[in-house]
Amino acid sequence: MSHDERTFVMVKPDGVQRGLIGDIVSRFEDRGLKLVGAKFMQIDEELAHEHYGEHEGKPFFEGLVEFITSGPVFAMVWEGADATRQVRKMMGETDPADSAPGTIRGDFGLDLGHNVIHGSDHEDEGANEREIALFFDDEELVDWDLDAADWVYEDE
Ligand code: D4T
Repeated sequence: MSHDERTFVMVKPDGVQRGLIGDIVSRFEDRGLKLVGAKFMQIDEELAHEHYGEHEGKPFFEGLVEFITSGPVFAMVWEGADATRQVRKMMGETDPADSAPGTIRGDFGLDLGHNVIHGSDHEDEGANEREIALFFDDEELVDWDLDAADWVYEDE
């Protein structure tokens, strides 16, 4: 399996306000994933509509846009083997109340509308590439060698 799959991940405004950026970054580092891009930023209405376009028209859409634009977010790109699916597993279920302890939402959240983190959907083909392109320019992503990869992967 290739070790260079990239996925988009974002600490949402509730996670930022609650001081969870460091904890969340640590979890992905500890897992052996490689950070290739990061940006502390404010999402505007236009980007929110683009990012959550698939939910336009749903009853929770306006609240979702209001929430995601309500304060800064921490956007990241993580790279590794099966990165998109592995990050989703680490995040837990969409609703923190259904998320197992040990997952990010299961450890840090209680409410569906404030579920701390976003990660590209591994079942939505190409979502990771689409979302990375929406939030990052190519030159904002860094190619580098993670020395620890020799120990994370048997066949690096
Ligand atoms: P995101 O996209 O935020 O990582 O969440 P998921 O991929 O796990 O789930 P999603 O796209 O179905 O939902 C997007 C976002 O909307 C909020 N939401 C969702 C909500 O407030 N009420 C709802 O009924 C649903 C389904 C939570 C996550």
